[in-house]
Amino acid sequence: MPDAAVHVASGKVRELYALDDERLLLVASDRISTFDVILPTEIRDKGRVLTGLSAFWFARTGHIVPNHLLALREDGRSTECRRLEMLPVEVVVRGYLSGSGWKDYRETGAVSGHALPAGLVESDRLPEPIVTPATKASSGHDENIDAATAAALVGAERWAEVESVALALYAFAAAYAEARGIILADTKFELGLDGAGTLVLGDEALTPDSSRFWPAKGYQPGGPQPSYDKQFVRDFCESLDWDKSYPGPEVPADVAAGTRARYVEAFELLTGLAFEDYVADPQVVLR
Ligand code: Q0T
Repeated sequence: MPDAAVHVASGKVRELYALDDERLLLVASDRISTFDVILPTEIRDKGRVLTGLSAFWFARTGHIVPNHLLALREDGRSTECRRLEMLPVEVVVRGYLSGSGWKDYRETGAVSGHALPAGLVESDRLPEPIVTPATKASSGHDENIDAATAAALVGAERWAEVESVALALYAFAAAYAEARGIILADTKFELGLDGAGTLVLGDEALTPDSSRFWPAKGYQPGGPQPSYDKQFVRDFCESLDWDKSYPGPEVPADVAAGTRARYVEAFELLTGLAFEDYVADPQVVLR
């Protein structure tokens, strides 16, 4: 990080610095969270995988919506980006019924105001992708809201634009991933406005941390699907009698190595690039 960078925010696994009035530096660590707890064991290169994948998608979706990416740094984990006025809404697109979407459907037959056919099972593909907005609640947990609430937060016209952009991004990435053997079950976008009031995609996008990636091979609706990247860690944690509160357990070296291999595999399958080529020169994802 440059000497003049001022720390402005911490996420669970990322740090945000101000470079100047117009630019931020987003730095992705190798920390991993499971069951909402940051584990004491890092997954080597995880931050590079997420940074590289996000930049890969930014470089390929500019025809759908402009994004905040300005440059990738040599360390492969730091993204220089335009400073935006972020919208106070997280935009989740779901193509499959999982997580809180499945829970809401089971309880009410609907997800975020979208009435769905009866008889769907967990992990089913939806008739068509839906947008399910959320806000960051004071608890730190995301809270699902309906489209009317989202429209009230950002304005009806802006919300319509956000929904259409989010659905187009999902359709593009899901088709791309499906052709490479990965199901993009759902994904979360964060968007903002630039100084001219133009809608811009920010944050990280279409990474395993912001999305559910499932291996297409073995996909079987009717229960939860193994997560592409975190399943080893989750299975290990479930094998303990840990109550999912802090501090989380140290992860054994073989579980950490297997997890790293899955992150790297997701990167390589999706980008078609060798991860070691990315580490040698992060700019490869931008070409
Ligand atoms: C943001 C203005 O990344 C975040 O916190 C973890 C460190 C969330 N966050 C993002 C912003 C961005 C981005 N990305 C941007 N381009 N402009 N703010 C603020 N918080």
